[in-house]
Amino acid sequence: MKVFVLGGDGFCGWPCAVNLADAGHEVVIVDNLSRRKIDIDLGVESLTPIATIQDRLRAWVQVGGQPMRFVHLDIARDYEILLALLRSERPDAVVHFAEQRAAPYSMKSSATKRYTVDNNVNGTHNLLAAIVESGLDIHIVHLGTMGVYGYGSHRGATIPEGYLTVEVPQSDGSRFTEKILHPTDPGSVYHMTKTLDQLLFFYYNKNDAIRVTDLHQGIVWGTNTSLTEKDPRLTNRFDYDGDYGTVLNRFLMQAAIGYPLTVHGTGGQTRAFIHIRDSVRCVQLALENPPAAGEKVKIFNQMTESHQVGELARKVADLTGAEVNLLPNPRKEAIENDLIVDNRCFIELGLKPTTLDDGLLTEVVNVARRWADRCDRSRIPCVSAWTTRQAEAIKTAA
Ligand code: NAD
Ligand code: USQ
Repeated sequence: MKVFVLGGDGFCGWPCAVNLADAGHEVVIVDNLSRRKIDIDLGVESLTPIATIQDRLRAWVQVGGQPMRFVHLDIARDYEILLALLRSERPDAVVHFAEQRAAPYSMKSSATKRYTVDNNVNGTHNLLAAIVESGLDIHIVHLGTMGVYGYGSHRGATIPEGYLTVEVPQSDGSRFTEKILHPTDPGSVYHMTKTLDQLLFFYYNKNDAIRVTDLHQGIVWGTNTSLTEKDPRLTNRFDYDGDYGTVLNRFLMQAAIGYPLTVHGTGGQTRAFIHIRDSVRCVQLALENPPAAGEKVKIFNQMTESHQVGELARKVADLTGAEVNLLPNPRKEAIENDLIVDNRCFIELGLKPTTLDDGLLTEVVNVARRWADRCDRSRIPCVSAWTTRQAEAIKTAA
């Protein structure tokens, strides 16, 4: 099928695009390269050296891959061009990765809060409005987040795949049951934009019967897939800085350079994880198993295991001998939370997860140690604070 990969130059999007091309799909990458520009603005670089998008595409063909095309386009701003592109190319599906995805970056200042909301909400809405205006039947596969459910207490309940069955008491004492979108509880401005995306999908699916699969993805770890390992110019990005680095990849890189692992608070926060190889596989499964015409938004929990942050740090420390450092938490988040997640949809579609136990050491040796000399240690601390209270606590501890 013909697939647009919006945000196909990013960390999750690039390996997904090459995987879809490898599976025989016709891939068009659409990206405004804003992520590369944010690196320049912040003065940081991916730990792994990444080639330009043009070099990536050339290298992909040189290793025998089916050619992919690239369109430089801002989906949040260039509505008319996006619409014209949909009309001329008539894709069967669009995989939508094109959002500002870092919670700490979204909390840095009022400017980054506003940018994150403008970019993410407009981008998703433009895509939906353009599909309706084009009159085409295009399946959207969107990368959402587990964070829409929130990380407060779920009182031991299992988080369902998007919809919760509730009982509503009536004034006459009777009750009826209903399936509703699971209530949202975002933990940052970034996560809030994903809860808004969810509502946009709900509405356009109800009003215009747009077919949508929303993947509530956990924290992605790892770097490469077997395809991005084929040539150094295909290498995926590895973010380690305080804004864009995510917790497990940061711990792996910190262990590789002998930097004490930066656990926020007590480390009691529980989060969901998935390896990049599984993330790529899940997107393909979602794409190849679309909702039927008229079906409501399909929601999958795209994660394979849950761990407490402190427990992860101890695991990495046991493997590598790294020290663990408990730091004041720059985020306003629960000290501890439970997280039991239903992820049956992907397992039933045949996903065979890469577990932490299979992959951690390989990642430390092959990626983090290999590129350790590219790390700027001064960019490791997380300095974006959720409120002035957290900002003061970080300053006092520094
Ligand atoms: P990323 O920042 O590496 O990639 C996003 C890509 O989208 C970048 O190449 C960027 O240039 C592009 N982009 C952003 N705004 C755009 C716009 N307006 N028009 C065109 N292109 C635009 O992020 P990622 O880690 O690859 O995440 C991709 C998606 O997956 C995001 O929506 C994110 O919320 C979701 N996700 C990521 C993770 C994770 O751990 N990385 C976990 C769960 C969900
Ligand atoms: N944390 C540490 N030490 C660090 C970095 C983070 O203890 O050095 C803690 C944070 O305080 C938080 C947890 O680790 O409690 C996760 O932080 P993270 O930066 O790894 O992940 P998060 O901000 O939630 O965002 C990432 C992606 C985002 C995606 C989300 C999935 O950047 O795009 O949506 O993971 S989820 O967490 O399931 O919502």
